[in-house]
This record gives sequence, structure tokens and C-alpha cells, in this order.
Amino acid sequence: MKKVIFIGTIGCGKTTLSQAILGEALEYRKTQSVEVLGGHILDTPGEYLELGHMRGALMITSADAEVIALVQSAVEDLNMFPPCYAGSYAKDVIGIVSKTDIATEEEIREAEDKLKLAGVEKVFKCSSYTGEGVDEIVEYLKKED
Ligand SMILES: Nc1nc2c(ncn2[C@@H]2O[C@H](COP(=O)(O)OP(=O)(O)OP(=O)(O)O)[C@@H](O)[C@H]2O)c(=O)[nH]1
Ligand SMILES: [Mg+2]
Repeated sequence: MKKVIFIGTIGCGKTTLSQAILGEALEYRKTQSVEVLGGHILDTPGEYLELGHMRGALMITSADAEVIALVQSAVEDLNMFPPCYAGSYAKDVIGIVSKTDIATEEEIREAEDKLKLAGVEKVFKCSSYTGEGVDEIVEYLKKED
């Protein structure tokens, strides 16, 4: 499976999605620093995106990943991804809308728009709670170029 790095705001669901992808029990654990989960997922703390001065750390950490995944919660208005942010990574950048189980269609569309403005190539929509959309992400990560 390709190495992926999850980038998104505090509480957008990166760690929970990592657990869902790895087939682990979903349990809340605040991410304090960059963690490697299951050998191929780089999970980052939301602070790295939200605090401007930590963004450089995301760039450096992403050097180890083959796929950059920008995660946007469908139930959060905040958009922390600058326009064309994806272009600053010279890699595959995908978007993931999380928490679709508690969002309206419109909220999901708005989250998708935020990711598209950030310049992602492809958007996945998922819920770690129901598992909806998680397999598609796994398939993408398994696919060889
Ligand atoms: N309803 C719903 N809640 C979710 C989903 N994914 C995560 N959550 C909840 O959102 C909260 C934050 O999830 P985390 O996975 O810890 O978020 P994170 O992005 O890792 O946050 P940081 O580690 O602080 O950067 C937790 O209470 C989760 O249970 C989901 O798909 N649906
Ligand atoms: Mg986390």
C-alpha cells in the first residue's frame, strides 16, 4: 500500500480514519506529534495545519509519503487550505471529505468545493463511523501507477 500523509484541521477525523482504514477499533486519541500508523499512514496533528509556523513541518514530513491526503470535515465551516495549496506538494494530492454520516448533502458539497479550491485531483467522501467510502480510499492507496 502507498504511504499516505493525512493533513487537516484539529478534530477533522484523521486519526479515526486511520483506524478505520487499518480495521482497528475506533477510539479517540489526540494526535500530539507525527505518528506512523500501520506502517504506511503518516498521521499529523491538526495544529500543524492550523498554526502557520508549523506548516513547514508538514512539507518536510510529507517527503516520506507517496500520496498527500487533505482531509476536510463536512461539518466544519473553517477552511484552512489556501487556494492551490495542493500545488505546493510535487506529489499526488487527493481530497477526503470526512464525517459524511452527520452532514447534509449541501455540507458535503461545500467541503468538496473547499478541497477543489485547494487544487486536489480527486475527492473521496467517507465516514469512519459507518465505513462508507473507506474502501474506495484503500483501493486507491493499493493501486500501482
Ligand atoms: N460522526 C463522526 N464523527 C467522527 C468521524 N471521524 C471522527 N469523528 C469524531 O471526531 C472527533 C475527532 O476525531 P479525530 O480522528 O481524533 O480527529 P483528528 O483529525 O485526528 O484530530 P487531531 O489529532 O486533533 O488533529 C472524535 O470525537 C471522533 O470520534 C466520522 O466519520 N463521523
Ligand atoms: Mg489525530
